[in-house]
Amino acid sequence: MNKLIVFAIAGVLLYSCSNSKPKTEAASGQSAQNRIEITNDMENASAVIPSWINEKTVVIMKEPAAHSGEYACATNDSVQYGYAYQELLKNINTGIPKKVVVEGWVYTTVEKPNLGIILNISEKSQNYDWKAFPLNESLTEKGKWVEFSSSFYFDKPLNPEQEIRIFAWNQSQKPIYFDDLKISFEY
Ligand SMILES: [Ca+2]
Repeated sequence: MNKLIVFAIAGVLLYSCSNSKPKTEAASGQSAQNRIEITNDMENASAVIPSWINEKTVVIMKEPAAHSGEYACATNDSVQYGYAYQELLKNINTGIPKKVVVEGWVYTTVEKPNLGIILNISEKSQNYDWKAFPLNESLTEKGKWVEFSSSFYFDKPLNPEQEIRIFAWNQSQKPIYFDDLKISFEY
């Protein structure tokens, strides 16, 4: 009887352990009526996920560990631009987004780094609009993963042929890491 109970407990423990593993989903798109959400945990960046560029910045993390899985984006003094989302507006959804929210996790090795999320709009390779959301004031603690959120609105009229590019720009000259990005387009 006792053996049975031990086996039962072991089974429950095994089951809960296998369930608590961090999910390593590939980048995925999820559409709702007025909202498109795109997530990327960076675990499959080396497979060259459509709409994502600069995958050479995504590396296996040891110290610190990645926020999810094994991989995160590493920027430093020689790699200022992070893993980037790039797509034509017409390929994301019909219509023009009113707002874009970029969220994710960041690990900085320096307090209040000179760091921002950049949203760039171009048309036929010509720059059309450029916006920066600084993260320096919100990153007061170094040496830990911290969740960030940045919001962008458009004051210039956009058209479906234009291309949007979203990425982190690290001008601090120090290592800063990113993981688990989520980009939400609101229409
Ligand atoms: Ca990851």
